[in-house]
Amino acid sequence: MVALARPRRSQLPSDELSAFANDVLEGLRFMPRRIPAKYFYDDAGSALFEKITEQPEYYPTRCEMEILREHAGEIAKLMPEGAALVEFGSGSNKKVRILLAASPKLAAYVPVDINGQMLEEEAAELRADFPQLKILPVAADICYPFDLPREAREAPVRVGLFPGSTIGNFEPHEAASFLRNAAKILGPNSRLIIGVDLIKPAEVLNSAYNDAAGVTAEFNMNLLTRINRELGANFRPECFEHHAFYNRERNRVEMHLASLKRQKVKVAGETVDFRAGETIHTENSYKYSIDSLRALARGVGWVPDGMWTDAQGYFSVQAFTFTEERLRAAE
Ligand code: AVJ
Repeated sequence: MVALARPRRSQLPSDELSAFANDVLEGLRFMPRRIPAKYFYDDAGSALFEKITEQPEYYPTRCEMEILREHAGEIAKLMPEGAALVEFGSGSNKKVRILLAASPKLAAYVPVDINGQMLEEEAAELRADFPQLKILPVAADICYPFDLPREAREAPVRVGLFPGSTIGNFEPHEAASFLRNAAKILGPNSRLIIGVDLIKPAEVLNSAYNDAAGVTAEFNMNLLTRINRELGANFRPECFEHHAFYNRERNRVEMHLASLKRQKVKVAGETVDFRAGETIHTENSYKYSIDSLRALARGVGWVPDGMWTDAQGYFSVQAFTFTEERLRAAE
């Protein structure tokens, strides 16, 4: 049961709050309705995502951890002495810990995340365990350009880390502009290590996004609770249903929230009319082949420089380098 929401103070600073309000209103006016997946990650959503990674059906995190553990030594070779490691969309620190432990000569670690609170908590834990390392968190939306801290800019090499198949949340053309942008942020002679989920049988994908315990459904639904709280809306989550399925033609898992009946919802002063069965598209999770990610990266100047998979071949970690000549050519 959800009380009719009265606008309560948001966790977000006012410019980010209005970006959230604008994106939600614009997405709800669009047909078919949609809301950007990055808004899943308030504190409750970040915690629910961590819980998803523990579900038996959700293989990506376990597979990526296996790859990092198995090949930490080789991956660490991509990070020379004095390098700065920049993690895009850092979230939990459990993956980067494996790489930090294998790269004692790293000068700085820059976690970048949209959830500022989680960022600080995870950074504090790492400072306790890696006292020699400079840990310089940046609270930013990785969809937009941001500045690196001076220590990272002045390091001889910057290595980007983009794990978790977060790149799969972007449309392919957005993924290409992210990769172009990452090259600009990291600067000349940089490297990028990307974790990406691979195309696989639909049954495996469908169960990964429809776990039996219902945690993914709860994660999807939390978006409505967040909108109620932060934007003064009156969504009734019990009147919506979690839909997730693999779209084979487009190599992506889609998540939607389907209205169980005809209903009106007020969002930031606007009324949204839902037909019975009408959906809000809340996430795409694109799956790649090793070659399709390589082609996308190569297209914006990143040269393939290493690739690892788990024993099942479900997930991949791929490395790329960006040379100074290519950076100049791209300007
Ligand atoms: C964090 C974006 C990689 O797409 O698998 C998990 C988010 N959504 N279950 C993914 C998610 C539903 C996850 N990423």
